[in-house]
Amino acid sequence: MPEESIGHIDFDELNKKAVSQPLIKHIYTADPSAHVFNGKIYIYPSHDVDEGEAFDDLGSHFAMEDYHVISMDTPDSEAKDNGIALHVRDVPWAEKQLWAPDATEKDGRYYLFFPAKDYEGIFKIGVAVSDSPTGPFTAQAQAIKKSFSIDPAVFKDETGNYFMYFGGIWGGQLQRWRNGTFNASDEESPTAHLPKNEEPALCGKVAKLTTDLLELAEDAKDVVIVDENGQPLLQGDTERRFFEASWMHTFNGKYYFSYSTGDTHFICYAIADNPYGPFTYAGKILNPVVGWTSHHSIVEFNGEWYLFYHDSSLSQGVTHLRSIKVTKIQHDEQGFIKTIDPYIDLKALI
Ligand code: FUB
Repeated sequence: MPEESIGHIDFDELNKKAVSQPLIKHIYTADPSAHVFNGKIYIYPSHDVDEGEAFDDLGSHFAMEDYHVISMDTPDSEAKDNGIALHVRDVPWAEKQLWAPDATEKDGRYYLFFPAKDYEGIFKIGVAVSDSPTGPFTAQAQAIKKSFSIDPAVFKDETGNYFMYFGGIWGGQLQRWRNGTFNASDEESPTAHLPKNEEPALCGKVAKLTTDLLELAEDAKDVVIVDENGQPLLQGDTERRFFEASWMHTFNGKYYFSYSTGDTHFICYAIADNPYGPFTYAGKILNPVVGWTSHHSIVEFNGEWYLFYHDSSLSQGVTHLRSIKVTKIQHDEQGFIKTIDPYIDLKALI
């Protein structure tokens, strides 16, 4: 739920009503990208810190500097912090704001994909490589060519192709790339450069990766989400349109693209027959959590499906101090995901 509506909540009571508890409490973590490598769960989250930056709609208060990889033997076991996997000072092209990362594996090597602002204040996406899923990772000297915006999510299809989904509006700068180059106008409002409410919504992006996973093999394409009539969702359809936090998983041969609606705080999803779409809107996966942002991943472990997500309950609602969590997800007979309420009987607390 948005932060502005929770000022009078008793957080001790709220935490008792939460469907899950923070996986780790000694540091703040967010944006959990979970994967199963060699039978074990590895989570690649943002590492939230308070650098004293003021809250603004461009996300300046998300001033993260490094990544820690969290591992778990099973979704119920203790989560282990494996220490610093990559620090911004070791990324030659990046100045600040290490936002939501993801990772993948190929031929026994591990690739960490991450967004950061370069020295001109422009978000790009970088890649760093390790022989271990927990790092330390060595960053490439330059950002991925033709990359832009934030929130990379890397998906391997059954034929061995790797795709990167990415993008985020407002502070994620996606709206500044509408003409193929960065719109450097002075207009700093998060909603400047966006389509009008009655126009098709700005889309997340997808591009196949090169076989060495270090570059894009093609120009990024739009991840178009259409409604039940086959019409693209509109920018003003804020409870359904894409904002940030792309994720891709497959279920029963279909491609499920999930994402955050940002300023309306839902995790939603849409389904297609192929990794490029178009995707048909299918519903909500997660109702709003405590804190402004919502960001997730979906992974199968031992035949069960899990949603990794975050909220700001441990920090008592501080937007940029979040904690990663996990809960089970269920599909119905048609393959639709049942919407999760992150807190049981929340209305009784408000
Ligand atoms: O963690 C910083 C940003 O907040 C992420 O990149 C977004 O997805 C949102 O969770």
